[in-house]
Amino acid sequence: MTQPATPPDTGTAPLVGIVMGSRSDWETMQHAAAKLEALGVPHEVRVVSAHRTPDVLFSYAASAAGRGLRAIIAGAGGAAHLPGMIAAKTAVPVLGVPVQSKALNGMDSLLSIVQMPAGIPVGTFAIGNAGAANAALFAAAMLAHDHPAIGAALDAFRTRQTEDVTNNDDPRQ
Ligand code: RP5
Repeated sequence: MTQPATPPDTGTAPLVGIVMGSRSDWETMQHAAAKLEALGVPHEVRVVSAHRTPDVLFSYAASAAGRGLRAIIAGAGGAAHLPGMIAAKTAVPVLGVPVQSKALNGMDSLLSIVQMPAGIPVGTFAIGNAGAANAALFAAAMLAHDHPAIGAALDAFRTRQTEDVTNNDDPRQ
């Protein structure tokens, strides 16, 4: 297996915000943070709850563009209002990650996030870890044009991923 590349230096001001409705979502959302870290994307991580800390949600969303955020990855489970509510308060693109809930395995989270009425979009990803990872990769792709080092890191990641498959293509070994 090939070694991961050294992340490029893209500065320190966060370009991506990762928010989640509860600390319990970190088990899922850490996969978004890990991908951004590996690609050298400056990011911040916060717990912001739509129903427990609505005022924090409003100020986070309202300040996002001015603080330089170019994408917000929002993960929540159950009646997952967080991504849609953040999207309602900022023009910064919101990438929603449905966290796998105990009661309904994340179908509730998925439908709550994906079924936005026309007018306020939320880009919605797969339930759970894959969705968190892909939201980060998508955010990196959004940034790649203006931040060539991030684009190069993303290209290198995809090349390594391809090589990992082609160099290990016999499943018996
Ligand atoms: C949502 O409720 C959170 O996003 C989390 O997925 C779910 C459960 O939260 P906790 O009860 O674990 O804090 O708001």
